[in-house]
Amino acid sequence: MAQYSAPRRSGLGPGFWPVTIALTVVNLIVTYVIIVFPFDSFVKVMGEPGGDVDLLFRFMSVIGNAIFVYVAGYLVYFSIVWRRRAGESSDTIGIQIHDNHTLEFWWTAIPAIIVVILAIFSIKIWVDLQRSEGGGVTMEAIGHQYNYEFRYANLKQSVYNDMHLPVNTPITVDVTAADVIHSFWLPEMRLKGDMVPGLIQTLRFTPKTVGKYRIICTEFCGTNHANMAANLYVDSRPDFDKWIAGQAKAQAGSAQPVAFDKGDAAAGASLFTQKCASCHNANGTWNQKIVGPGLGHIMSDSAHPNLVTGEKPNAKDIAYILEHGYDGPDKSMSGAPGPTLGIMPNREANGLTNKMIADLSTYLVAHSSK
Ligand code: HEC
Ligand SMILES: [Cu+2]
Repeated sequence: MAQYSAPRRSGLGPGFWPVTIALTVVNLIVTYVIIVFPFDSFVKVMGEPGGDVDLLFRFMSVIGNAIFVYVAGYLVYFSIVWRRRAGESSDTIGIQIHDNHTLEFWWTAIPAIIVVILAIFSIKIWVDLQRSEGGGVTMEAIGHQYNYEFRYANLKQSVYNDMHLPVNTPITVDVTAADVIHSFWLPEMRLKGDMVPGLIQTLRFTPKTVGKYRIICTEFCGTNHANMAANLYVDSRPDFDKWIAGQAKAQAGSAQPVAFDKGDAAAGASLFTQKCASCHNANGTWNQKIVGPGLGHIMSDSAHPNLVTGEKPNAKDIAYILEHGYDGPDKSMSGAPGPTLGIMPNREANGLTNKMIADLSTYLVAHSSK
């Protein structure tokens, strides 16, 4: 064991009180900035209980700032005044303090009080989020790689990427995921829930202002995570009812069977840009991959005579892949099946109706036969 030299100095140190006053001034200035800082002008609060969440955030920041200013300030100050002086042996240690009951009492009591206040404050918000008010809209949001699926009680089929809600109505959203962990963040509502496969979490809020807001995935969920965003439209009640009726009508229409090779190629081309271009190069050859293979020559590439499913390329078998997705071994070349190339999402995950599948297959065949 090393033999330490005895400490030679004691006390708070020269200039302790002026430094304390300076730290207090810094603390008060930053506290003032936190209290008046207009978070709202960067990301507006458009629903309840967003205001309470902001208030809790400000409160936590005020306390966190005070702890930081005094701890970091005194750390620097004491390191300077009690530094080892030239001529002192290298194992000199500072004065050791034990059993100062007054100090110990306060450094236990003050943090305990702060933590209890924070707990009461956050539990109040949490209870508000859990309380069902009834009479509102209850729906489901499901995360997929890489889009959002929304289910409404009075629609037979899901809606993708655009979420509509009526204003001034209590909303209950059950969130979950179909493949990997995503998240459902509504910055303007100050609300975020992780979307976890097999777990249903309930979010409750009341949008207060009509408008278009953001839905953002904040959980890294794969190569295309950065593009996983959607829109939340808060509509007036009549607009919302009109939207629901419009969706119901469109869904009734799209349930009709459509011939896979008789779709609308132009509509397919624009759908491709929206829903497929993040994973497929529309003009590239098979080996010009993004996430999945290039589809520009799917009908005419002699290096890859078959589809990944092993079928000869035609509208029907392309439509089959769009409908069911594909995650098996690569059977596009002759010889032994190759490894799987990744997951081609199914129609639910890509949000495809029968008509869209027909439009896309027709487009791919026409476009890549050239
Ligand atoms: C998340 C990325 C992703 C999205 C989005 C996606 N695909 Fe794919 N796709 C893939 C992957 C990966 C494969 C290869 C699957 C395998 O072989 O296991 C694939 C395979 C395919 C194939 C078979 C290609 C071949 O040569 O056999 C077609 C056709 C296809 N996708 C069309 C589409 C269309 C049309 C869309 C848009 C509705 C789309 N994909 C959206 C990833 C994606
Ligand atoms: Cu995601």
